[in-house]
Amino acid sequence: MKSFINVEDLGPLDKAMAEAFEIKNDRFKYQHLGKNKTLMMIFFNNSLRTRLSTQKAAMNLGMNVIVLDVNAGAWKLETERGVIMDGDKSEHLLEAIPVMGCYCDMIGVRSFAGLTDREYDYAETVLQQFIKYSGRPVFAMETATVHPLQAFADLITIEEHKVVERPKVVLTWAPHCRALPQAVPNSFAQWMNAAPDVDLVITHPEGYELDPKFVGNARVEYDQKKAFEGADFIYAKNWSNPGVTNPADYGKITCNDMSWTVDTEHMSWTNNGKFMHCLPVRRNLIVTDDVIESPNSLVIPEAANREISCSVVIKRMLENL
Ligand code: AN0
Ligand code: CP
Repeated sequence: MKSFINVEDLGPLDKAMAEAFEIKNDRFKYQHLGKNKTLMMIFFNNSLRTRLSTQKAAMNLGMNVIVLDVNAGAWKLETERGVIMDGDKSEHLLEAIPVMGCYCDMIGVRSFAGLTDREYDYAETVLQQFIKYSGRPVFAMETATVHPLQAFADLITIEEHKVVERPKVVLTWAPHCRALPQAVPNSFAQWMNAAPDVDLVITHPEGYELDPKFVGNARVEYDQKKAFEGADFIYAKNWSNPGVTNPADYGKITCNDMSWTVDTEHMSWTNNGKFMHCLPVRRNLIVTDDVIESPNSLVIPEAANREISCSVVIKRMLENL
């Protein structure tokens, strides 16, 4: 595997899932694969889970790890070509990327959407430059439009906790005080659509339609209560306006309806549904204390599975070096 962005990059999902459970049973089984190999993790944005779980996965596979926080100590990077660089940015990504590639065997990139230029974000401009100029396999650690390591971990978590063969999984928008990217819901929808045994329903206020390429065949239900009825899993997430219905709204907060916050009443509409969120989560905006602390909350097992999803991805890349 040379890059990891979309669910298709993993090949047959059943095989990837089997590999995930194999690694979960013995996370050091492939320890020999990464000997004398170096992973470089590059963060343009903050992280807790991705940083720790990716480093842990790489260590389980015997790799060395270098972490670079671009905004804390590196030269400020220009990302646009053609700019006269007389501002505060000392180095261009087009030199920085091949340089980074010299010091490692594999690269993980976190680079969030800017949320001002939809075309730029949805072209995955920064990630594509890493793929093109680093000479190394590259995986997304949440980029402008996708967060595949999270969605893979979520699928593993659903597989572990489902009590019916084909669970009803509901992706619900919830309110937030800051404009957040669409990467998590995009990838979640993409992965749930690819999973053969998931009945996916997406619910959000009108105007918050996700990009059709991620919605796929999922059912969209604007009535949150109807969507929740009979659900086995509730996956909550805020996202800013994707600009699908109205391009001028891209990246903006056009709804802050607090009736969408997931509380115990919302959960009572479900089929004893489990609560999921990728974290970090702002309590009592997205979800109430009671719901996130309830026995049906899976937020910690989900985070734990990030080590597993990442192990599968790094293993595949090591096997292909
Ligand atoms: C990020 C987001 O919504 O994409 C990261 C989630 C994993 N969240 C925040 O910036 C709070
Ligand atoms: N879920 C997730 O990716 O968390 P971090 O932003 O802390 O890495």
